[in-house]
Amino acid sequence: MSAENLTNSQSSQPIQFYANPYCPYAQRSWITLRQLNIPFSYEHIELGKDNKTDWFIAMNPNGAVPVIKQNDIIIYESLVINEYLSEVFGNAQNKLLPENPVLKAKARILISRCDAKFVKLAYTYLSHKPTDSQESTAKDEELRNALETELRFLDDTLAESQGTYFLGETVSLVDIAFIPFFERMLVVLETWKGFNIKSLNLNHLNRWLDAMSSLDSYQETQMEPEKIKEVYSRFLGSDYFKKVGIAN
Ligand SMILES: N[C@@H](CCC(=O)N[C@@H](CS)C(=O)NCC(=O)O)C(=O)O
Repeated sequence: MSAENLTNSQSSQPIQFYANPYCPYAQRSWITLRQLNIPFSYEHIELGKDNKTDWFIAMNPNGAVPVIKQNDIIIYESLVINEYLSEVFGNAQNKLLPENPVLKAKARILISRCDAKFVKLAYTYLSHKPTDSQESTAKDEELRNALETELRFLDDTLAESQGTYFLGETVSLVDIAFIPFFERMLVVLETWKGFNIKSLNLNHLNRWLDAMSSLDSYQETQMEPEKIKEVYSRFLGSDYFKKVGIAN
């Protein structure tokens, strides 16, 4: 894509953001749009309905939100959208990824770790329904320990960053990749597993959660805890996370 095309497309139409307010992946891109002050129009997608239509599949063959569209430019996959937005709309004051290739690589490693480790471990633990058997109780404990180990890794990473956020003193795409999933896990793990992330007293992680909670760009996108419980009660009842492969 030439620079000229980009300039033309940016100047002509606002971005159309196809999303659903309950989707954590869409929330990542929503926060990024807000954090970079990018004008956009929110196009509501009813999951299981609008995203199965031909017009939607023509934009994203995976049939999933989020998608952004601006004239003939269509981009999907939350993390890809976020990098695109950061590259095209970020400036020296608000850039969300470092320029330095080594630091950028470090950021990408953490971003990919979010889905590969934190999200996977959290949803696998959440989805495990312990029965009375000893084996099942042991499995539950094993899954909780694995998640706790990952949370300790994240706390150590924040400690090393020498700032409140994953890459230091300013918010980046790393923080934005993680926060929608923490938002949900803080509520649902407590509700269904009696596991309170904040009670682990991981100081750097707790400080990061507090700092993220006060970000305007994030606050606007947050779900009410009661709504999270309602939505997750349906998901857990139908083993949704195992079916779609988020949980093992
Ligand atoms: N890897 C994708 C995952 C997106 C995703 O799974 N979105 C879900 C909603 S949270 C979706 O649209 N699922 C289709 C459906 O429920 O029919 C991304 O990061 O954008």
